[in-house]
Order: sequence, then structure tokens, then C-alpha cells
Amino acid sequence: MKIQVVSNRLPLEVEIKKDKGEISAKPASGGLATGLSGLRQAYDMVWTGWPGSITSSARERAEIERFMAKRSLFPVWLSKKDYNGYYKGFSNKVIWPLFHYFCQYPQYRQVYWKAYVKANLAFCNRILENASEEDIFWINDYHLMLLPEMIRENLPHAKIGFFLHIPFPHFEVFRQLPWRKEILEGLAGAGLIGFHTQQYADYFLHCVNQILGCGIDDGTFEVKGRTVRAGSFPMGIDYQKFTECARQPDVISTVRQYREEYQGKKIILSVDRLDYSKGIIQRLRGFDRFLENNPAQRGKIALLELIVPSRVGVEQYRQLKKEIDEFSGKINGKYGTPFWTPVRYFYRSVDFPTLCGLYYSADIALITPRRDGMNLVAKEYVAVHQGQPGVLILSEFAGAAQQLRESITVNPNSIDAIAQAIEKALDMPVEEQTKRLEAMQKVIRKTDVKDWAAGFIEKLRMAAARTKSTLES
Ligand code: GDG
Repeated sequence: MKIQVVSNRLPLEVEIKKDKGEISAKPASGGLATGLSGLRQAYDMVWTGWPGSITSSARERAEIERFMAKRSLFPVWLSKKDYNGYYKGFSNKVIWPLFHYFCQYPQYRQVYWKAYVKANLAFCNRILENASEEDIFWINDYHLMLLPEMIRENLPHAKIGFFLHIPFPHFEVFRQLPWRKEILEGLAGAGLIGFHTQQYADYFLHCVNQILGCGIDDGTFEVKGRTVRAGSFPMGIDYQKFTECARQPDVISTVRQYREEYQGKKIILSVDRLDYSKGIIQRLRGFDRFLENNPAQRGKIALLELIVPSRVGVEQYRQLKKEIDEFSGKINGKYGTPFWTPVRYFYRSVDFPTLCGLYYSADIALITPRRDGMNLVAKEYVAVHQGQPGVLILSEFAGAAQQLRESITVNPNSIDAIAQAIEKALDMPVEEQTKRLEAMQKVIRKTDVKDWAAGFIEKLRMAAARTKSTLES
């Protein structure tokens, strides 16, 4: 028996160097790749996903296949056109905005939907090449919501779990989707459907009730003679890795550099993928308001914005990048001096020691998404601050806010609330900072990523066993 993990992206980004013909590979960034890496050590696991390459050369594909197979990774090959329709189109121009409550953004185009169906089928066919009914299937995220039912049709007794990494929206939002019924039917092929919070699970069950007409009983519903369970599995981080990082020499030297550079100044840190859901513009406005209201703080504080490039081909993301460039420049032009730059903004990803060094050096983490499934950055910041004061300001619309109750929570749409939260964080006595951090660390330690993964798999096996005994009786 093995665990078959499925996600849009494989956890490695591969590239064939044109001159030498060699394959280079680096770990893919993003919440899921970071989260599931813990599972590899604990389980016999294979992983199916898109390889990060759209090569159509049979020779290159065969080389990548061989390279991946040695690492139990199975690539799904999609043409450029299909990938664009499925990923850039349906996943990121329809589902992503709708599920994050940006209801005016979705482009409900039939071609995107067709590409989504086709890509989910391509995933299914690839998985079936190397699958048995004994396997446990763990399908991840909004790119693959039709896959549970597709696998179920071929392997009726398989243990199939699905986890959604983004919010599941309220019925009034979800019902706007022209393919709402098909999406719910696709998901209902799973025996267990996991969400980051109980609220998302409840919204999902309400949609199942309203759209599929199924009765809901204690988090479950019946479909085609099977029981499907939906529940909350808040995803964690590799807690130990983050608590230990502050002792690594390269992290210590990074922290030293930051301390020298920012001597006598407080550092506010934000880390996000470039995305409109992350509330980056509203946060800049909040910081601007803070500087306007607190002239005495000018020159004594800096906002470090680490923004990781994402979905560069999508127009809305290009537009957002332009707005961030302009607004950061505006704040620096308005308040900056030859000796002080209020906003320092980096548009790239950094290596792990630098990220940890940034977390450790920051006096305040300002994490204000307008919607976010969970937000692992908030947990990572808290975990790194062992024996080191720090304050987490967190949006009430991040799934993480359900667990990190001792953060300063803000409504990310309120510029004044963000400005006031920064004031509150700066005024917070060190003892209170430590007390709040310790309480949050306790929660994060208890729901580490390994417990999250093990808990989901355990629940999936239990759900499958119950269904089997019901079918047999
Ligand atoms: C989706 C959902 C949900 C970021 N910059 C760098 C870097 N990172 C790492 C962080 C963190 C991860 O990427 C980002 O995770 P988030 O949870 O904050 O956000 P999404 O990428 O939007 O993830 C989200 C998540 O899935 C998991 O279910 O929480 O709600 O949107 O781990 O550390 N890592 C490195 N350099 C960077 O520059 N090394």
C-alpha cells in the first residue's frame, strides 16, 4: 500500500540546460511543497503532478521522466494550450478569484472549463498507470476538484482524500459559478474532504445541501451509496525546522547584517506571493497612514516587503505589481530622507537562511491578506521567535487567525485599523509580546505539519473503513 499524493505542481522544478543537455532541479516554492515535504520521510509515497515544463520534445520528456521516476515523481504532460486553459484560465482566472471573494474578477469562459476537464482527465490517466485500489490517494487543491470522482469511477473502493488549500466560499458566492454542480460532484468522489477551518467545511456542506440536495448529518453526506465526510484540518509548518533555524551560522550572520543596517530602527516585515488576495496595497496604505499620524516614528521604522513573483502572465498580477511599485515609491518620496527609506521592497524569492534571518530580525510581522486559506508565513514568523520578542499583526480573514488568537487581529480593508495595529504593536511591553508568542507557539507546535498529514491520512483510513463496513452490512 502506498500514498499517492497528487497536486498541480510536483515538488521539484526541473529544467534541461540547453547547452549541456543536463537536468537541473530545485525544490518548488509555495505552501504545499513546503508542507508535504515532511510526509516523504514518514510514508512510502509517490507524487503525481505537472513538472513545471511545457516541453513537447519526446526526448526531453523521456529524460525528465527518468529523472523523476528515481524520485517517485510522475509528471503529467500537458500541451501549452491545455495548460494555459486549465491553469492560467480556469484555476487562476475563475476559481482563485471567486473562492477569495473577488466576485467581479472571474472570467467564466467555456474554453477554460473544457481545458480544466481535459487536464483533470490527463491527471487521472497518468495516476491509473501506476495505481491499485489498495492505495491511499491524497489529492490537493483547487486545480484538481474533478479528480476525486474520476478516480472513483475507475477504482470504486479506493481511499480517496481531497484537501483544499484555499478558502471554500459562502453559498452566495459559490453559487455564482456556472459549473457549481459539476465541481461539487467531482469533489464528492472523495471519502474525506479537508479544509483549513471548520467554517470552510460548513460552507462546503451547506453548498452540497443546497446544490446537490443531499442531507447533512454530523459533517457527512451520502452520495451513490457512499458516505463522504468533510472536516477541518488546519495545516501546520515544520515546527522544528523553524525553531532551530535561528541557531544556524548562516542565519546568525544574516541577522547580524540586518541589525547593523537597521540599528536603532524597528523592522516591520511582510512576506507574500504577489497576489491581490494578499492585501499588499491596503497594507501600504495602512503604513502610509501610520507615518502620517505618527511623525515622531519617521526615521525610526522600516517596512520590509518581500514579494515573491507569481502568475506573471496574468494581467491582474502585472497591474498589481505596477501599483505596488508606484505606491512604495510614493511613500518613499513623501517621507524618505537621504538617511532613511521607509519601504524597502524586494520582488524575488530568497533562500531559506535569508527568510529565517528576516523573520528573526523583524520586530513586527504585518500579515494582512484580504482572504487566505491558512497563511503559513504567520506561523513561521511565530515559530522562529523563540526567546526573541516580536508581534504578529494578522488579518482576521486568514485561516490562521482561527488558531493564532494571541495575534493582533485586523480587518485588512481598514487603513486606520492597520495603522492603529502598528501603534499597538510598537507600544506592547516585551513581557506581553513573549506571553502572546509562547501561547501561539504552543498551538503551532501541537499542529505541526507532520501531525497534520498523519491526522488527515488517519481520518481518511477511518472514513474508508466505515464506508466499507456500511456497504458490506
Ligand atoms: C496556499 C494558500 C495556504 C515565501 N517566500 C519565500 C518562501 N516562501 C514560503 C513561505 C511559506 C510559503 O512559501 C507561502 O505559504 P502561504 O501559506 O503563506 O501562502 P500561499 O503560497 O498562497 O499558499 C495559503 C497554503 O497554500 C498552504 O495550504 O496557507 O492560504 O494560499 O511556507 O515560507 N520560501 C523561501 N523563500 C521565499 O522567498 N525559501
